[in-house]
Amino acid sequence: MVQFSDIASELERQAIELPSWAFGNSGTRFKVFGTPGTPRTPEEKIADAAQVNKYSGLAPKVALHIPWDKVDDYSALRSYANDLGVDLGTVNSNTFQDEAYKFGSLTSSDAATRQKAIDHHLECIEIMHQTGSHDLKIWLADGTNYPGQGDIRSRQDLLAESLSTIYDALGESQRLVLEYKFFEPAFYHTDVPDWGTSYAHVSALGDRAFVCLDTGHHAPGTNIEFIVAQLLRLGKLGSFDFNSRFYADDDLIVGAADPFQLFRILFEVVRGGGYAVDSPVAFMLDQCHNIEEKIVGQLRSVLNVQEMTARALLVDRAALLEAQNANDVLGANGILMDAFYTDVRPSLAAWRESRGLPADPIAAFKASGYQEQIVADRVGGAQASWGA
Ligand code: PSV
Ligand code: MN
Ligand code: MN
Repeated sequence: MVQFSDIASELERQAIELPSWAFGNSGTRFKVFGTPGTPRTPEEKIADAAQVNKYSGLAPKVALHIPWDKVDDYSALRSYANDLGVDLGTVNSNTFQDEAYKFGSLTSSDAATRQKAIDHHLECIEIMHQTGSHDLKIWLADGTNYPGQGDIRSRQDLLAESLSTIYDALGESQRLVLEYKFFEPAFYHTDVPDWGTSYAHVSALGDRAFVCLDTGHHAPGTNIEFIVAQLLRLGKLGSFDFNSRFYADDDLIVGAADPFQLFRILFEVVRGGGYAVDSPVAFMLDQCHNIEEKIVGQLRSVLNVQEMTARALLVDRAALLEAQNANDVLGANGILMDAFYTDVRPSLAAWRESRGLPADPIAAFKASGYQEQIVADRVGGAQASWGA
């Protein structure tokens, strides 16, 4: 049996990047509900994200979304974040809200539209130089709604061409991560629908291009941990967008809908070296808190990832391998389930305290008065996104 004390030191290096947009108001296409105290500026989003790191010790970076987080001076934004104990992380591009991209962005059949989308990414790379960000994350809404509407094959060629122009503009230490999603907003075909398509493109681009796996972007029933295992095997898993879903791209709190799935994913991450000290895999959240309080929602999320990482680390891998090699079907399954069913919460609380963190980060944040203060200070907070 592996004990908590055997794995505690491995928890030290856990770092989960928070999405700036999780702190803004969001909703569905039916209604965006406002939450009192919602940030009005990128600085206020970063300040809220810093609270999550302050109480959990788990979230040292904040991912930006351009143009939602557009500011005049990104170096100043970086210093502002650093003063609050966090850094700026992945830069997310946005080619899904302009009229110009109605029929596609990087895949558009119109050269001027493609160039506009490419230029936006070049601007993101310029911002990355100022923020010190390593990753440019590309998620495209490109696709079609009706069979025959577009040439699905030539769009792949255009995409490859556009991506290669963007990739060539990256700095030496910068990476491109390409996110896939099986549908929405396009309903017939999506230009980067699955890990295979993303893998084909990033492999053609080069060593600094990777796949981004958003846990909410698969058809129901998809074995996501298998995709994780495969991408790690191929050396092309660049990052995770964690969230959970019951139906589609729900963007709910990670580990809320299916804790067992999160465990299985994290076990494959650990098993495949994705949690190793030198791992290239970035852990991020991509969530929206439509009806719950946002800072507490993000705290719950990082704690869920930490709890499941601890359980994944607790799997007795030597015993598992032995059982697998002996074709001991239920024995092997039992070893995995033993770790999953281990309640690590008391051990984690004690471990946090031993490191000067609150045993219960959510309770400590609630007692701090920060939420009441921002409710009093901020009026008319910003909307995060269109709600996807
Ligand atoms: C849209 O599905 C999406 O949720 C993608 O997952 C992106 O990562 C995110 O928006 C931000 O652009
Ligand atoms: Mn995502
Ligand atoms: Mn999504």
